[in-house]
Amino acid sequence: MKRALITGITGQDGSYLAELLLAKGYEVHGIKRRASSFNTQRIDHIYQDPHEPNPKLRLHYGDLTDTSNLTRLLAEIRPDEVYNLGAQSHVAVSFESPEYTADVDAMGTLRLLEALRFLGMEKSARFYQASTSELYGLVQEVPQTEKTPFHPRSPYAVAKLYSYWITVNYREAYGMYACNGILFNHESPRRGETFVTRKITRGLANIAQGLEDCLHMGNIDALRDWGHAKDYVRMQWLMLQQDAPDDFVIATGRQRSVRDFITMAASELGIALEFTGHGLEEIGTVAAVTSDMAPAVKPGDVIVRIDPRYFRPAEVETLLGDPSKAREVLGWEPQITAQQMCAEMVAEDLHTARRHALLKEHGYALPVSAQD
Ligand code: NDP
Ligand code: GDR
Repeated sequence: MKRALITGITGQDGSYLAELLLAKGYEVHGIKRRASSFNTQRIDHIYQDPHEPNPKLRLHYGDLTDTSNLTRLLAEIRPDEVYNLGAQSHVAVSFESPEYTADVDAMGTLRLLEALRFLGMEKSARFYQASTSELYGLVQEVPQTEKTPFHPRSPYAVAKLYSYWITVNYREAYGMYACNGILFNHESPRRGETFVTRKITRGLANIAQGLEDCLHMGNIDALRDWGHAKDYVRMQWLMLQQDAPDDFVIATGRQRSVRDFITMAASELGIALEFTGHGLEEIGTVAAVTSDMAPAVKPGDVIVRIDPRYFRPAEVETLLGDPSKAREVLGWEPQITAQQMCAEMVAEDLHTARRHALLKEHGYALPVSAQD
């Protein structure tokens, strides 16, 4: 039986990857951070009571900023495969907390690699690094491949650039089986609520049910290549099953704007949206409502506005990946389209919004999230 260690197991990808590895018969170990409230919602459904004999999923407290903790965990677990998914993963937040982002997203990777080497596991453990299309930043070539030069545009991307190269360096210097997955944006109903797709599906579902009035957005001209997280974690595993380590772009090869994603999500709710105006004055107005999923919305309502607070100091305007190498070498194809993914996200967020609307109707106060 293979043993895997996942950093970031409580995040979107960590939860799907843990499911995948458990289904393949792995013993899965995950690092979770200590928090003042529960932070394991995404993996509660696969949680196994540690009092049971031989649990296949085990969680350990830890942090990528804590060298001794990481070294001890690696020494105790002695994993065959390490998936480094843990990160301060929000690009906009990285401008607010650049030093912390560098500590986790750059130094955290070095800490893991160096601990593996220090413990003499550099030849026995395989290492996956969660690299990102954000490395391309100010793009030099369309579409982006494994050979496209990098130009990172945020403290997050600069930190991830370090991790990309230190992973390559440990492969070249010490013969480690270490790989970078250069993953383009991937989403799901488990996506963090402050990333743009989830903010849109959740916000529109709330608006449809009368829980919110308007979606306040940043740069809706931004173009992204969006895939489904389930498809992308399959690829993370595949990368560690080859004869030799390598780096791969994972993308769908199709691009849409944030504005298009809003329109697509709205139409899943039976709302036809019309965008008018330019720049900060652009608005999204309801042109028609064609279903009973959005009882709180009527034609003429303005439900999308632009708020400069969501603009970034430096923006990545356009990303489009070329996954040919992954297709040819690993036989990987994404199976879920952006439209199917959007429909799945809207359906789950609508389900939650309906529950909240029912509670509100019966006089129960709604929890108001402090996050945006
Ligand atoms: P999430 O933000 O959903 O998850 C990040 C995970 O990292 C969470 O489990 C989080 O814990 C954990 N984490 C954060 N800080 C630390 C720390 N200091 N020590 C240990 N763990 C920490 O990200 P995704 O699942 O979407 O992404 C997974 C990885 O892939 C990330 O590295 C991300 O940068 C990268 N990536 C993601 C892409 C995407 O489109 N999703 C595309 C390309 C790369 P907690 O739950 O406690 O916050
Ligand atoms: P990104 O994802 O920065 O690409 O990083 P995000 O969903 O945050 O933004 C995508 C694009 O949408 C624009 N945008 C907004 N973004 C957010 N979050 N909120 C808004 O209100 C909003 N309005 C417009 C952004 O400016 C951007 O252009 C994600 C993360 O998962 C990274 O960890 C990962 O490395 C990359 O994807 C690939």
